[in-house]
Amino acid sequence: MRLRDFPEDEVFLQGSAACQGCPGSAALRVAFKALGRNTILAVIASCTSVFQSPFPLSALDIPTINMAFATGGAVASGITAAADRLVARGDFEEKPTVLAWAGDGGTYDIGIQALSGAAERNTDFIYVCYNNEAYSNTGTQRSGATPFAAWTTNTTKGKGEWRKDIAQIMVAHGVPYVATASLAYPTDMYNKFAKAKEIKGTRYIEIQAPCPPGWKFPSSHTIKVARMAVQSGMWMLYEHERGKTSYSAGTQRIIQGQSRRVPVEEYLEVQGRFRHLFYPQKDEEKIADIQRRIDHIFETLQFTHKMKEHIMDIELAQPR
Ligand SMILES: Cc1ncc(C[n+]2csc(CCOP(=O)(O)OP(=O)(O)O)c2C)c(N)n1
Ligand code: SF4
Ligand SMILES: [Mg+2]
Repeated sequence: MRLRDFPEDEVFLQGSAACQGCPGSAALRVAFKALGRNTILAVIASCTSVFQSPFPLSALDIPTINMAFATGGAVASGITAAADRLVARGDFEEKPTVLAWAGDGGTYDIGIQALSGAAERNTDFIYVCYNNEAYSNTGTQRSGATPFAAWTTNTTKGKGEWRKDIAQIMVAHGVPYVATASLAYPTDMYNKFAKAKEIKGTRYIEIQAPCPPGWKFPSSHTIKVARMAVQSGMWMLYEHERGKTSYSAGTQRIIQGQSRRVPVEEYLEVQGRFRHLFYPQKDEEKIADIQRRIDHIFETLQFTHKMKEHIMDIELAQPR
């Protein structure tokens, strides 16, 4: 699928109450291009609740339920059960896709219990976490997704802990499909939603969502920051299905040695939430700490990639 071949139908309408450059609204547009209108959306308390719901500016042109912060997995399970029943009774010709849409606070922290329960039951739904790495709707407090050293209103000197890796927690649940996505790679994101739509059971997609007011960068730079996250290795693009992980788009190109990995410093420097790492004095130690972690991950992946190529070379060289 190429960008110019995306369906023209817009489920996410113009004139929402989102901030300029909002990653959440852009992600919804791409998701619905792939999922289409036969979808029931459950929005978990977050910025999305606020920017898509106020009447008469409702931004979504499909059935939408707004629900409590901790209940994503549970409410989506109820909707899925009801949809199955309606299909069995003949009220629905085709089962709609059930889509739960939550922020990182609603996923990593308060919603993890309901999500884990739904995943363990292999509930037939797609769960999306749009990860803006903070509780943005309530003014940018830290979440379990906030990266090490990032400023938030309650980590004013920078967060002291590393973020948890919830996509890997979902992989550990053994669900049929887990993927990560980025706004800077919309065709990759589209393909992942299109693939998820065709799979039965719990599918988890996490989209990194750079938030201009929360991360403190100009609203015209959302895509640029999203791209730098992938280019620096601070956000990785992959999908995991049938026990196998495959890397995609910008991440795959770095692993295969086709593009250069950008130093994390360049990514951190364009965001005001990391300003204290550069002013009044550069915090070389913390920046090096972050870089070391990323280097370790990519060196391992690049080594594995080279080993696989080497094994393929040996196999090809075998006499027939
Ligand atoms: C039990 C409960 N506690 C607190 C809130 C207030 N609240 C609503 S949205 C939100 C922040 C959500 O953060 P996140 O899930 O990351 O979504 P974002 O706002 O960043 O899009 C909070 C704290 C709530 N609705 N319910
Ligand atoms: S605070 Fe961030 S995520 Fe929330 S509406 Fe504004 S840009 Fe979007
Ligand atoms: Mg958030």
